[in-house]
Amino acid sequence: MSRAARNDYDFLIKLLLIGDSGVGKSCLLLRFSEESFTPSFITTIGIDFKIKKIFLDNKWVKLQIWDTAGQERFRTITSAYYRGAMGILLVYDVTDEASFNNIRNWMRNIEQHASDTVNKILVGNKSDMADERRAVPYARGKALADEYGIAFFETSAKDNSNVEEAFTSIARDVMQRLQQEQADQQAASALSPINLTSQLDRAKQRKKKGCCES
Ligand SMILES: Nc1nc2c(ncn2[C@@H]2O[C@H](COP(=O)(O)OP(=O)(O)OP(=O)(O)O)[C@@H](O)[C@H]2O)c(=O)[nH]1
Ligand SMILES: [Mg+2]
Repeated sequence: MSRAARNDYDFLIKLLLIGDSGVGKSCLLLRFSEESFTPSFITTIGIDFKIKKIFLDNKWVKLQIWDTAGQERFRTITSAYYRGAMGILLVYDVTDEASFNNIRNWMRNIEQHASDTVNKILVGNKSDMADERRAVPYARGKALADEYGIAFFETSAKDNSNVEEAFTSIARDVMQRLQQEQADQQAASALSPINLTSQLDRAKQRKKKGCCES
């Protein structure tokens, strides 16, 4: 039985949402996983997660998306979830400059707690808000993402703008990295001493045979 048939998916990808309280992490996840939105604010207590299966570049991908509480008092619990993450969405609110300035602190948390190879993406949420409410222009978000060498999306969980694009982008980055790692591993095992020895043995056998047959 193929892996896909057995597990019903080709890749399991674990994503993590981080950022200040109130930027809209839970709403982004709710929009992506259940296509809904609620204007009321129910702050996340500790940690929560949702599963969504997507078909991406001809593969079935099971996304396990962890939604963390932005509030400081949950920091110990939430930082324990960084280690298992394969991709991290750093979220700020385009109407809240402090949440944007804090992205550097969230980055430091990633450096401290996450794996070195983790993929990252910067997300400026609430792009639906009127221009006069906006505190962080698109160009500032883009410049910060460029500095970190990561992708950037402005999203709206309310208007369903760019939400799928942002999740798909980070999932694709992770999937491409996993595929590359698999390919590297296969190449390395082909060159491993055991394989090389058996290849040498086979070559010797062939040579021997050749000498006796002639
Ligand atoms: N206008 C607008 N409001 C949004 C958007 N996304 C979230 N909100 C509102 O922002 C508030 C906070 O959203 P949450 O998703 O609960 O924020 P959070 O980042 O999960 O907060 P914590 O769980 O405390 O870390 C809620 O009142 C939402 O309705 C958006 O795209 N546009
Ligand atoms: Mg939340």
